[in-house]
Amino acid sequence: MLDHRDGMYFPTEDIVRHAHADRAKYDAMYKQSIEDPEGFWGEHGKRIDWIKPYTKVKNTSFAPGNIDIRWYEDGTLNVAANCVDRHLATRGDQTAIIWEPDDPNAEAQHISYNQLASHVGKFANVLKDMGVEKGDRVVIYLPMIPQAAFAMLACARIGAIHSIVFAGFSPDALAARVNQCGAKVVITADEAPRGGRNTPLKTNADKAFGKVEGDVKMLVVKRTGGDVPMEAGRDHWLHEMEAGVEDACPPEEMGAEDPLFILYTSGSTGQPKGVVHTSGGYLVYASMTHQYVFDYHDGDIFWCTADVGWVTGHSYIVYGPLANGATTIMFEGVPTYPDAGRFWEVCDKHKVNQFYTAPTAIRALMGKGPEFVDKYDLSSLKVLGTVGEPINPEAWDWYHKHVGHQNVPIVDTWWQTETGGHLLTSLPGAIPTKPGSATLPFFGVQPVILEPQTGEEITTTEAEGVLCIKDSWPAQMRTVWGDHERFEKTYFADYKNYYFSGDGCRRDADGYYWITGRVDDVINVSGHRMGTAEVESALVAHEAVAEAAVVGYPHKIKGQGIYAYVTLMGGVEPSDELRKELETWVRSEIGPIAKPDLLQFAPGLPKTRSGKIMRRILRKIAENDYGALGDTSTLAEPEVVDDLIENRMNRG
Ligand code: 6R9
Repeated sequence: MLDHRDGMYFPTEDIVRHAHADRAKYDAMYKQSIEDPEGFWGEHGKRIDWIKPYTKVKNTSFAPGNIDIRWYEDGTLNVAANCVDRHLATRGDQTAIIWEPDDPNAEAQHISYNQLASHVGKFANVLKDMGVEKGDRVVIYLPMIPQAAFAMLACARIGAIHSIVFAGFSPDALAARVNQCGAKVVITADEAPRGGRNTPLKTNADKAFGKVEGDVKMLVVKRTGGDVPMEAGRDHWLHEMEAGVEDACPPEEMGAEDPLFILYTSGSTGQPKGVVHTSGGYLVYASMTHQYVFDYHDGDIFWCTADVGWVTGHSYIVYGPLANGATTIMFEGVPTYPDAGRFWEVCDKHKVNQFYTAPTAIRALMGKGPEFVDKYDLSSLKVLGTVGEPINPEAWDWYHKHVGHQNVPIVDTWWQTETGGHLLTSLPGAIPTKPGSATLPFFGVQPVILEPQTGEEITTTEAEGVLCIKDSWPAQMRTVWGDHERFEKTYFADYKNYYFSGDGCRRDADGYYWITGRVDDVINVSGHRMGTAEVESALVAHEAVAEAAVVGYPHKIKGQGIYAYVTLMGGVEPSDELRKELETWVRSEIGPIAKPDLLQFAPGLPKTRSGKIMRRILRKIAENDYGALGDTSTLAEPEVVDDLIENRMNRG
């Protein structure tokens, strides 16, 4: 049992003894990483294989007008060779990927490193046959099937840049991303089974292609065998393309700073931005965090329940684990199908050692009762992890008691699409935890808390403000695809010489960090980022809508829900049908995760005399906390607020 005192949970002696790092080692390594980043990262960069070793380690600038981030810049490598080839001599027959299908009665697949090598090589040769060359972009729109990992690694092998679009995104969202990155090929599947239902992925992709510009090809994986039309000349079946193709495909020699992938993520303004990650620093950091944060040891079975459509799936299903020669689980299904015991059934069945999921999933399962978890043997678990949003104490306790049986350290990992890997996190054998805190920085990470208005660094141990990072770490994003200015504007303009995370944060007397949530107009719905501006622009694209304002509100399962205020065009009457229609509209414009949970028709929105929507008021009403609206004297029409309160949708 973990020792619990003074609000902290301490690892047992046994855990400490077996861990890659105990407290003394963490302290020493952290100190070196800050005092001598060149020496530290020069040394740890060697954990991966380089074709041409680097001589320069760090060359980074956060200076206004010159945001320039390079790590290991003169080294060359191939990321796929690091994730596959270099393990073949020592662990060719070891399982690299365990694929657990949606249907619990279908058999799991165990794919060895040898088999992975041949799948990736073939896939890479197919892409080449389709005309994909080094530097070209490939969009991956796939469910959680092994081919998603093969496709990522095949791109990496030939130096193509992949951009995964989550399979839950709509045709319009897919088309926008394909166009924005100028992809040559889109990889999809006939259908995507999830929770017992099939999503018509190929049909979605076909719809998207109505808006896709240029000569783009489609490569289709047969998953269900469902009947899908193929357009001659444009669409190709993977299995047909692979027939007769060689397994061997020599890895392309890539510069450390050549892009590995683009991943679109929501921001507070405008359209999603293409976060660019490069090869060398990213892989070093993904593999190192995977090893230390999850205390991964050879032979362990690692399971991250994320989807490869999110950054968590990139770094901790594919790149980190495979670079470390791990066995990683890919799960096609959902936590509640066929029932709320699925996660634990899979943990039991595959003897999972490290389990990594999101608070929203824990809350959803917690609500179904302990009987779904208590009947499984979870004694193989050594480390539990959470990511995506702050974890509330009830969910933490439940995870600790029912999943970890009070024996298993929980690592709460704070990071972002932009950071490539964990920045704030505990380490199982080194850093005692406090439920709800992401604890301390990983090696090389210098968090600072700034006073939001002045941008002054708060240097006292106890502090509250906005979370920034003082200096670069190897997996930091390098730019926004095609828009370096936007990169600088988004992350380096508000607070000069720092990377601005967009999160609020508190540091307690022990120096522990507590994330308090986004300080910008980004909502965190079930651990997924949604820009309020994105949902608003989807709403106003509907002919009945004059204006829309979207805010987040506390939601029991999702963490935050989406609350939309909509004013209608003159002559259009509000109705339940219209409300449904608008919800469906947003689903089809962006995807199911963007559907407003609550939608209120409003005669007007509270605005200042200069026409600025007062979101603070909208947030309060959405939270059902309208008693304390604060100063409303600057409103142009104070009476609209009364109507908003009277017809508020959240009365919980
Ligand atoms: C990895 C990932 C990033 C945003 C981030 C923050 C929130 C992530 C968290 C957390 C509290 C944690 N977030 N991990 N908040 N505690 N352990 O989630 O990336 O989708 O880009 O979201 O998620 O608000 O800024 P991404």
